[in-house]
Amino acid sequence: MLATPYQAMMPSRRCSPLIALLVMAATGKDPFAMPKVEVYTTPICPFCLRAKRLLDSKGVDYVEVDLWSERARRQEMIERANGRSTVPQIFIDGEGVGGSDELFALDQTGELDRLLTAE
Ligand SMILES: N[C@@H](CCC(=O)N[C@@H](CS)C(=O)NCC(=O)O)C(=O)O
Repeated sequence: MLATPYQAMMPSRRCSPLIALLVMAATGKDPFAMPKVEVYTTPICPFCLRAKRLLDSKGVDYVEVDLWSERARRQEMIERANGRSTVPQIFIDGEGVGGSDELFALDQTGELDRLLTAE
């Protein structure tokens, strides 16, 4: 059984094509048109793990930028996040949503599912 509104609206690519067609017919939306989610992380960061677990639990695909592997991109993250330098920094369709605490706060209000299903 699908657990969250996000999963109900956006079946993963592992789901049956029939389910995807039914969602498309019912909503008029392409169930595979997922927003681009980017997460800047470091490998030993509990807040990063927490944020990634939440996204994983929703079946969200995301691009992870490991700042230990890609050190030069730390400045890019700071600029995109308006000066915030902690990890994680999470972006949904280019918009910064903050770190792990902010991601969980958005989830509490239902706003995260809305952002993840917005066209
Ligand atoms: N409230 C922030 C806390 C993030 C945080 O403190 N991250 C640590 C790593 S786990 C950090 O970036 N420390 C500073 C640094 O590594 O430069 C969140 O929820 O994302």
